[in-house]
Amino acid sequence: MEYDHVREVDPEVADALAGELDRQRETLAMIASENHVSKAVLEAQGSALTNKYAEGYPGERYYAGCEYADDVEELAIDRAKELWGAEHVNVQPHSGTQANMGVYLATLDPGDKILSLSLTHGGHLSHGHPANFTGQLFEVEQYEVDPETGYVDYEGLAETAEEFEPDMIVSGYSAYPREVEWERIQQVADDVGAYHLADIAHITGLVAAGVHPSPVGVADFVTGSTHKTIRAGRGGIIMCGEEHADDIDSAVFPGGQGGPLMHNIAGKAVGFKEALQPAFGEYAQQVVDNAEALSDQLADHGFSIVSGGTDTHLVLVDLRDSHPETTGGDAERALEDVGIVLNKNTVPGETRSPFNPSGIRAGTPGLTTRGFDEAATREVADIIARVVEHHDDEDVKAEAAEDVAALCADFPLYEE
Ligand code: DSN
Repeated sequence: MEYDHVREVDPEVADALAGELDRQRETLAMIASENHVSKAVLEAQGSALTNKYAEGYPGERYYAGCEYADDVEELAIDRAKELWGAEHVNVQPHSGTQANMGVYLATLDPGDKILSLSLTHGGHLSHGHPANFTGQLFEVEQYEVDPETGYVDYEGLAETAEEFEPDMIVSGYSAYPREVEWERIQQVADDVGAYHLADIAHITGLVAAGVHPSPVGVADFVTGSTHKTIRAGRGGIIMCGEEHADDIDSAVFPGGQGGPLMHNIAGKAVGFKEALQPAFGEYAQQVVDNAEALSDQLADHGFSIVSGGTDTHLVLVDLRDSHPETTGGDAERALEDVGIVLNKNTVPGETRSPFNPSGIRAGTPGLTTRGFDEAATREVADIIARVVEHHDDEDVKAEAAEDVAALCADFPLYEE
């Protein structure tokens, strides 16, 4: 990956691309939504399919010359069906948010009602935040996690649903470390006559590998992104029963998008093939085992872990008990200085602002792709603890940076 052709045309962009590659190699990606795709997926995404317009669906395109686009999209769809067991799959959404938009367009009218988890409790912008089109087009009510346990307050959700009478209940989250009880939420949706959209963006890989229960066949609609734990080409996906297939397909195109990003769909197809291999099941289990090791080790260092642990790929740390003077922003910046890249995050019962909240969110998909096991992940937890505790101490940070560099060398990424 020398970027020779780019360098010849545009050295500035070549420098940025090479810089980003080195950044990924020399730091630990612990943003829970990030991962490192294979060179095969990178190559597919960088292919000549980026040049092709293919509005429509395989066999029914609006332009000529789509035979290879059809092959790629059919492969992506077939593999997704096998991975998640869905009756109908649309692989064209450009992102997880576009996938959610496809479902809303297929099922709701402006002014209809959405009930979703609040963003500060682990939800997502595209589930009804006022700054997002969902908050602007629809009437939104939110449920929360129980402030004591950190688990979704299923009873509160049911009570709110009865009062609010939503048209759509959204489950599936961005900063929630526990297994989701899909059937329980579906029951609430059935009771109030609402659709249920399960957004598994973060846990697509865990669900495909069977290390998290699946909402496919339970919820009316399942959406996801394809580049997080599933580690395929970048973008979104929608899954549903055959009865919703036509509505979903027309909502994605021509409803909400134009030409599909065929190079990304090629990346999805290749990543899905990789995820169908037995090694992917081992990877997904290791992601969860590493997250548990991270959580336990941070707890041993005195950190307060939201919900007391994790069942997934991520850990949410509330800094207020252990480090009342340290914000999530302080921790994020100090950790970035030493090469650990994670994000500040709101926590349930947040008392600061979303721009400088009280928590940090850390995920293990990227580390696990590099080959980290529990022992190596516990070493990372030790470094995180040291750096957060002494986030203003340059000597501590210099030593931590050396430890991170050693781990990156021990678990190399994108070797030539
Ligand atoms: N940006 C993603 C995340 O970090 O959770 C969600 O879109």
